[in-house]
Amino acid sequence: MSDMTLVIGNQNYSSWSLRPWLFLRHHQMPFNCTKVSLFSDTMAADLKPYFSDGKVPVLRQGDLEVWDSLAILEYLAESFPELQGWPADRSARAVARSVSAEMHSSLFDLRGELPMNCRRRFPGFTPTAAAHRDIRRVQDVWQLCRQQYGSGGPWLFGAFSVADCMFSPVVLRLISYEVALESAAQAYCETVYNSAAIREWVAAGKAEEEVITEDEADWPSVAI
Ligand SMILES: N[C@@H](CCC(=O)N[C@@H](CS)C(=O)NCC(=O)O)C(=O)O
Repeated sequence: MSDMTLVIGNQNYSSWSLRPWLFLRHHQMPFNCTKVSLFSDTMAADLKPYFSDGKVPVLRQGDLEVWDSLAILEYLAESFPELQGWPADRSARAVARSVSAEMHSSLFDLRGELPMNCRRRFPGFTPTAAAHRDIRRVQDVWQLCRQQYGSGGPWLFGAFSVADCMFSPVVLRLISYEVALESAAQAYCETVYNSAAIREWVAAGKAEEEVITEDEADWPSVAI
């Protein structure tokens, strides 16, 4: 039995929760997972034991609570150095941290217009110019990572890293909204989407029945 508990939200919608969950699951690390139904009647009570200001994800280990997806990933990378959460090379690591921080603090139009929704597809979806710019930026970021640092494997920095966890919700968004991508970005999306842990996450999201109206894009969609 693990002493780590990760508190997550609905797997269909909770993009922030996916990030640390993916790191642990991809590496087949033992952990307990507690799921909270976001914006439900029980959410406030479910999250009351935690200091995280009513938000998920939260990681608890013994008396320690770590909140915020990127902070949790940093903690996991430090706790399990053998998993090489960040690239070993200092320059690659600096760039991996840059793109992860950018994902965390920017790309608001992409995030706002294309909310993560694992169980639906949005045929013909047309992003606004602002979201389109974010999609362009994501592809440029991925191209830089893959071209300069990715020769050792199919992930952004070759081997699987925190940066892949940070961008995994974007991959799910681009797939759900059927965004046309350059071939390198498309190949990267396929790497992420076909990975065992992501398949497991998507299957769990599809099995959920809660509908969060505010997280449903205003565009006709079909179930997958
Ligand atoms: N910056 C935080 C954001 C966490 C966050 O906003 N989580 C959403 C779920 S995906 C949440 O808990 N929302 C509930 C609320 O805002 O009341 C992180 O990276 O963990």
